[in-house]
This record gives sequence, structure tokens and C-alpha cells, in this order.
Amino acid sequence: MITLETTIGGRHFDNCMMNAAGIRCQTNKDLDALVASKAGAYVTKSATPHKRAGNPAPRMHELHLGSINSMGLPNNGLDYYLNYVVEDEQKRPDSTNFLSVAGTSLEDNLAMLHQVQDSNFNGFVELNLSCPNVPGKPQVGYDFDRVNTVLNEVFQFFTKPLGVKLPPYFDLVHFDQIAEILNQYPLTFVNTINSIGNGLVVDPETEKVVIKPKGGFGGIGGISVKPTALANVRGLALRLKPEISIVGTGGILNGQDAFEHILCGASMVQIGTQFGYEGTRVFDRVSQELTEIMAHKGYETIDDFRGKLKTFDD
Ligand code: RRO
Repeated sequence: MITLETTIGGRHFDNCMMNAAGIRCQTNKDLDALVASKAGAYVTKSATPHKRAGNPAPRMHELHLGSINSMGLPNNGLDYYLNYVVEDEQKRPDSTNFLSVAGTSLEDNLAMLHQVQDSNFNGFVELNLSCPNVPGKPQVGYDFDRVNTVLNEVFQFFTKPLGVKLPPYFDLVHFDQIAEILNQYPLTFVNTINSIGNGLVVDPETEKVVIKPKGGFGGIGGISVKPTALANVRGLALRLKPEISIVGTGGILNGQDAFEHILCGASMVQIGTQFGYEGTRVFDRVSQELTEIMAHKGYETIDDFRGKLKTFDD
């Protein structure tokens, strides 16, 4: 009997697949559709203390090999998402879901986490340290001292399960440096990767960029980011203490992509760009495809192969 169930921080999930923050999770209607789907959990659109309209349109563009976006954190504000997840927990007390927060300053993040700490919310908080699209606000995840400061401040008072959403890193020394910081804290999970920040897509016909904000610069997602995502999942899985689970995000379109993320060390996988294109059916399809791969290989649970990627040195 093959199962796609997984465990993070002692919490059980029936399916190891879910949406990635930002994709079809901004409204109650979006979240209701995720609850009704085969996804093992959902994550809410990254929240700021107050509702935000985000950047001007066009701010997302479909690419042959993925997507570029500069949404600029459009969201309904923390109260909206906190109310949703708390009410959902009352209806489904055994489920664990993810509440994403993305303050544009340390003060905002601390204020939001105080509010979450004081609430009845019992799920996971995903602290987004990697939004690439707010003009004038660099991604915190690329400033290692700042990451350390943020986590140090947060864990002075925050006692609920917390993870961080990281930007992609591109040098093994950076994996070493970020892991050394993350390992000092009681994190429940690390989610890697957010979109590859500040790519540029050019339309040769019109000789113009394809999105309006920031002169056309935006975060790249979808199939073209998979090798970077796998490297980050693997790089962190090899360096983080075992109590910190890895959530793998980036370039998952099918069962094979999910399989590769898990092989690199992911306990949960998130589908972003492709979920945007396909809707909740993606979770049925990718679950079916992953199950078939596992059947073919004789695996019954994802723990049978999670993190067991081979190299030429084995
Ligand atoms: O809203 C966005 O522009 C956005 C966010 Br907060 C993020 O974390 N990642 C992304 O690609 N877009």
C-alpha cells in the first residue's frame, strides 16, 4: 500500500504536496478550494499588517518555461488570514496549515508574530524572508547578519512552530553560512526556494519588458528554476540539523519533479507556477504520477527515499 503521507515537526499530513505561497491563496474562496483539494495542507498569501494592493499591472507573465512576477505583496492583511486559519482549525482540529507572513520591516514582522503568538492559531508560521518584489526593500535572506538579527528577536518570544522561506543561494559557501545561522534556532522547517529574484524577460517583437513594476525586473518561477531549487534543497538538507525539516519548492510540474525534490531531502513539496496554471487538479495528477513512480521502484512511503540521493562518491 503506497502512501504520500509525511510528518513535519511531529505534525502529520496525509499528502506531501501543497500550494506555494502567493499562488491561488489570496482569498477565502482560493483557500476553500485548497481545503477541498487533495493537497495535504495550504499556505496563505504572505501577509503584511494591513491590506496591500501590490504593484501596478501587468505584474505577472506566463513564460514558455515558467513565469515572471512582480506582484509586490498584494494581500488582505494579517487579520484576514489569521481569522481564516483559526476558523479552519475549529472545523478541522487535526489539520495543520501554514500562515505566511512577510513584513517589509523587522518591526512589522515582530508585531505580526506577536499577534500570532497571542492568537489561538495552532499551525505553522512561514516567515517569508525572500520577497524579491517590494521596491526599495532588499530580500532579507541575502543579508545573513539581518537573518540572524530577525531570528534572534523572533525567538525571544515566539513559541509556536515557525519556518522561514528562503531565497535561492548560488554558492556553497552561502549554504554553509545560512545553515550555520539557521541551526542556532528552534526552527520547525525551512522552505526553499522562493522565486529567483530580479530576472528580466524581454519581448523581442515589441522590444519591451513584459511586466510593468521595477522596469520589468521580477521573480522567476516554474520549470526553469528546478535545478536551482534542487541544489538548495540538497545543499540545506546536508547542512541543517535533523530537527529542521525541508519544504521543497521550485519547478515542480509533475510526479518526477516531486520525486526529485524528495530524493534531495524535502519532507513536503510546494507547487507554485504550475498550480497557478492548472488549479487544484494539479494535486491529483502529481499525486498519481508520484505514486506510479514509487510503485515502479518498490517504495511504499516517501521516507523510503527521502534524502537518499546518490552521488559518484557513494
Ligand atoms: O508578492 C510578490 O511579489 C511575491 C512574493 Br511576497 C514572494 O515571496 N515571491 C514572489 O515571487 N512574489
